[in-house]
Amino acid sequence: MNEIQKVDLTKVKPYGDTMNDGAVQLSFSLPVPYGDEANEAARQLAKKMGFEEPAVVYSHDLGINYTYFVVYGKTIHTVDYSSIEVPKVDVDVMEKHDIEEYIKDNIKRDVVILGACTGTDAHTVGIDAIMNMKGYAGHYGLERYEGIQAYNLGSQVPNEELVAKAIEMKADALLVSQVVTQKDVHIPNLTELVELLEAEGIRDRIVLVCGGPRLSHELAKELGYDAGFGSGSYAEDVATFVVNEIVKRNLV
Ligand code: B12
Repeated sequence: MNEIQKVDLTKVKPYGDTMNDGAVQLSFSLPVPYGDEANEAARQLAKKMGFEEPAVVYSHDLGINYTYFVVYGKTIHTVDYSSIEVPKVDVDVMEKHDIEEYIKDNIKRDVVILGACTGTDAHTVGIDAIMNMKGYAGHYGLERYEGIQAYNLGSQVPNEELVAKAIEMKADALLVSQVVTQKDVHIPNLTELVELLEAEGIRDRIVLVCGGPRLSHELAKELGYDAGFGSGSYAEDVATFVVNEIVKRNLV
């Protein structure tokens, strides 16, 4: 029997050197000067966090009374992996060519998709990765898809402007990127967009999608979006969802 078969999925623990040793590496900084006292403070803190045998294996002087630590410790806790359910976008992702064929066969017209990084958020790299011609990590962006008219409106786009453009361009789908989530700034901003679309009476005929490194499908649904995409998403993930949704909701 190999190691994998021996794992009790109802009580999963970190694996360091041996099964179930609970070994964890964590890193953090403290606002104290570099030295032995700093290391001891980090060790005590890790113990208070519940780690057994905490050991400071590395520390670094960050200057002006700050120190950075890497600490090893053993957790006593386990998780029941077998009971975990993560809501996900439930669609079989197609490749670019298949999406283009799907549009030709099922929608029979160009699909108009507007994307933007909205509110105060100026992080364009994520929405560019999804939309721009050259794409990201070897995955072409939506601008390159036959049958998709993709318009990237850029960063710091006010929700009102996005809604006005959606009406003007008769958009089928809106892609909203939110990267900054400090103080939950993304929540009211994402919510406002839904409210504006509802006020204009066009929410039902638009596929509304958001994405960003700290967004989940679950949160997106809670906020009134049709789907949410996190880190490691590609154009084909969102394009597959959008074209399927257009057909499913008879928005063709
Ligand atoms: C580059 C960068 C910047 C650049 C942005 C330049 C630009 N034109 O985009 C600059 C220097 C301007 C910047 C500024 C700031 N930044 Co900055 N930045 C980053 C950095 C280093 C990389 C982000 C990035 O480009 N990732 C690469 C892309 C490809 O990944 P992604 O965005 O996750 O996108 C993928 C998915 O999430 C998804 N996706 C994203 N959007 C969408 C949308 C849809 C519809 C879909 C389907 C998918 C999708 O698909 C993408 C591809 O897989 C991150 C740290 C990091 N390493 O992530 C900090 C980071 C995002 N920044 C941060 C902060 C705090 C700021 C500032 C507030 C700093 C300050 N005090 O001034 C400002 C804010 C400016 C503003 N008004 O928004 C924090 C955010 C923390 C938080 N939880 O909110 C981070 C995490 C750094 C940190 N650790 O503190 N930043």
